[in-house]
Amino acid sequence: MKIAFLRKKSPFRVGFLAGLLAGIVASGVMFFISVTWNGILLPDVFGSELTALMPPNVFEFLHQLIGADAKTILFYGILVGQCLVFALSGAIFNQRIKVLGDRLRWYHGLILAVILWLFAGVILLPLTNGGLFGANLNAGIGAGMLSLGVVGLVFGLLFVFIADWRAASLPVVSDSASKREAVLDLDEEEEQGDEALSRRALLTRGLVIGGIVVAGVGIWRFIASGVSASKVPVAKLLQHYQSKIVPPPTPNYGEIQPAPFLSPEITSNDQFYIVSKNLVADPTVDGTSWQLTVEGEVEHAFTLNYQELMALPTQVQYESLMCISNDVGGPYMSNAQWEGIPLSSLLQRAGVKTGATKIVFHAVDDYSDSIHLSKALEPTTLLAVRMNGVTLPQGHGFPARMLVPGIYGMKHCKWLNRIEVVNYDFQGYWQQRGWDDAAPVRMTSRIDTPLDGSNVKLNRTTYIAGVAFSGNKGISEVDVSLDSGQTWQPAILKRPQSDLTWVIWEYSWKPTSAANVIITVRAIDLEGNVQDPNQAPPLPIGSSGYHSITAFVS
Ligand SMILES: Nc1nc2c(c(=O)[nH]1)N[C@H]1C(S)=C(S)[C@@H](COP(=O)(O)O)O[C@H]1N2
Ligand SMILES: [Mo]
Repeated sequence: MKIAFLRKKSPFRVGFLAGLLAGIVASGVMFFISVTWNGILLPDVFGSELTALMPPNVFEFLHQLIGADAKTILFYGILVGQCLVFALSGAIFNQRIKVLGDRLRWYHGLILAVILWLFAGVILLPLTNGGLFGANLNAGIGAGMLSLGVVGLVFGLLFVFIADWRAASLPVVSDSASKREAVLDLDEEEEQGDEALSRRALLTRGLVIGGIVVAGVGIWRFIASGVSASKVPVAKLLQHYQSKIVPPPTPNYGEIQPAPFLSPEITSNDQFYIVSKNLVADPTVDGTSWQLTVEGEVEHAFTLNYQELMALPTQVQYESLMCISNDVGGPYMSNAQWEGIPLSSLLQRAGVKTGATKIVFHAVDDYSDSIHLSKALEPTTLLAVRMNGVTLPQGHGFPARMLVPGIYGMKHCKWLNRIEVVNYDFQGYWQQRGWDDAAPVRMTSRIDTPLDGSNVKLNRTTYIAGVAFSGNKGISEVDVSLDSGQTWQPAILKRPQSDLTWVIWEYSWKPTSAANVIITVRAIDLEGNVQDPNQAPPLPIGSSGYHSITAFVS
């Protein structure tokens, strides 16, 4: 009995437990400050340092093994480690104080806070290249000192509080036999109420501890949601706050240096991606017998042959296309100069009846899709007949294909032969198979160079470059991150031919330390909308998330 009590009340154990509890809360506070304000998140700093120090093949192996979850797992692992460090520091500190024969008081918490604060700011952060109190990090030295100070204080004071409470609710270490006896019967001790705590004090402490547990659970759930997806309102709110920048950034146009593998601004016709539903062969249309009919809810249906179509006034338009099934960073995105006839001119000639709502495109390969009348009347909705200065190639829809800027490639119907005006909600080929009907392009950005997994020279300039595309909303800024999205630097943009095309961006980078670096890119459109960071697969509305690659600096 006595031995059991002695084990339970050992200062090391009490300190460890109090340190663990206070450490969990303090870690939660650390996380909260870093996402709401600008504090330092130590597990993140250690995580990126750890991945940078790993040999490339080990890192690549882990990446392949645990895939996209590698980062999250690493973060949690280090977070648990941090809580254990808090617990251990509490245990050792408590033992020292007890050896000195003292009872824990609030100023002991202050001392512990200062010790840990100095340890993190003067030893740990400089050792992990963060600089004194994180001077080299995005947060900077001021925010670093302040945020770590708050975390230290929360930990130190909470630690003393919990340790004291533990010591009070458990038998007190004492050599006096009489005291030990009193302690063995807590009820009696309380009723006597002299040297031990009163019932009221115990109740108050119990309530405070209960409150801490509830807050701890809340903070933990906040952490869990913030790190993985964002299902909790707080994280959602933050996301929303960061999803639009008002006013939008002013584009940083400049010279782009040639870099290997960087997409040319205009994709040549033979390099332009090709997607169609046709498994075996796309149609080859004979221009001499081909006809285009405009019919349905119109006053005067009419038919044109190829010569008649080509005689109509055309306009030139630079526009990029992206397939809705393209993954973030994927290849199904290209840019061309097109020449075509505004759809509105054909609809005007046919005379759209009142009550009509949609325009349906039918193609030679039995493909169909539709757009709303308002979209059809936009001046940039064209029937393209030429591509990059030549007759529309067969693979891209000869004799005529639709251009519907701002909407995925799906609605850019190729091998068009019938335009039907309807007054009901037509669903096209892909819509019948679960894909979105509105299908607005979701902003995306891609790193073309350096290639994923390639080696980069130390102390030499490497051009990180690629494309960013928002459909018809233009691009105001592209940002590059070299620390998995903790900090972002703006890239230089090549002034685009129109707001309907992708934008070539470039960031010149001179790595000064050998490391494995994760490079991430994101874009902002001309309205200030920030690219959606949430990872989603293409089905049903198009993919989202940020494109990342790894470069090995040596
Ligand atoms: N007639 C027809 N048009 C079509 C398709 C098709 O299968 N048949 N595929 C669509 C899809 S899904 C895309 S992404 C674009 C691709 O155009 P591209 O091959 O010229 O790049 O064409 C669209 N137009
Ligand atoms: Mo597509």
